[in-house]
Amino acid sequence: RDRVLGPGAMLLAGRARATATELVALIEAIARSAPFRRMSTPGGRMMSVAMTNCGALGWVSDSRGYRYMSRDPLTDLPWPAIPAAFASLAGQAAAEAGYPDFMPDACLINRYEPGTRLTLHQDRNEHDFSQPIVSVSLGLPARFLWGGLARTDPVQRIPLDHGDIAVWGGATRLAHHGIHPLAEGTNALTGRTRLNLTFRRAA
Ligand code: MD3
Ligand code: FE
Repeated sequence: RDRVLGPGAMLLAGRARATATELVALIEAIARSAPFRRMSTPGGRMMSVAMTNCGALGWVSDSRGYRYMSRDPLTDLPWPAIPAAFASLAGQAAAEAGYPDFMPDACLINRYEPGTRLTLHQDRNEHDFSQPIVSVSLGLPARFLWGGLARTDPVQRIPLDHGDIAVWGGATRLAHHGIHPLAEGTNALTGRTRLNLTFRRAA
């Protein structure tokens, strides 16, 4: 099921399955020091996705805007470090997709339950759009919405299943994308939950 999704983008199907148990345990450990929380958009809406981060920089949203911060605003502590198992998985996936020098400094961790959605958006708070984003999906399956550079471009629906890794670079790096409201279900490892890691070079 590996396939090229578009110019610079590749799906590595099931590539995180072998390490999924360890990845979920590491996410749980991160969340003990940097808890999952629902953030507010600059427009004052509460996001339905619960988020936390690891790495030198973490993505945050509040009434002042979207940005990367070196400390967790909830605790004022630095974000937990990116675990070695995360870094090697992301590095291998990026290299397979043609980005041999990917050195992420930020990892956003998203948590979904049935009904949770992520509306169509672009990831453009990073400095260098020549660097890809690597995403790892764990737990319940999702329908990924993948559009174009313009918000009104047609949208494709791509299933993202437990263990799937996708690398988004090149001409797809600034594509609009989102997640359709999660369907009800149970996963053996995560229960009624989907977890998504996105590795980024923010600075
Ligand atoms: C395509 N996360 O955290 S991952 C995000 O499943 C985000 O939680 C989604 O969008 C999730 O910003 C989707 C796949 C993904 C991530 C970043 C992309 C696809 C992308 C950036 C550009 C194009
Ligand atoms: Fe995104």
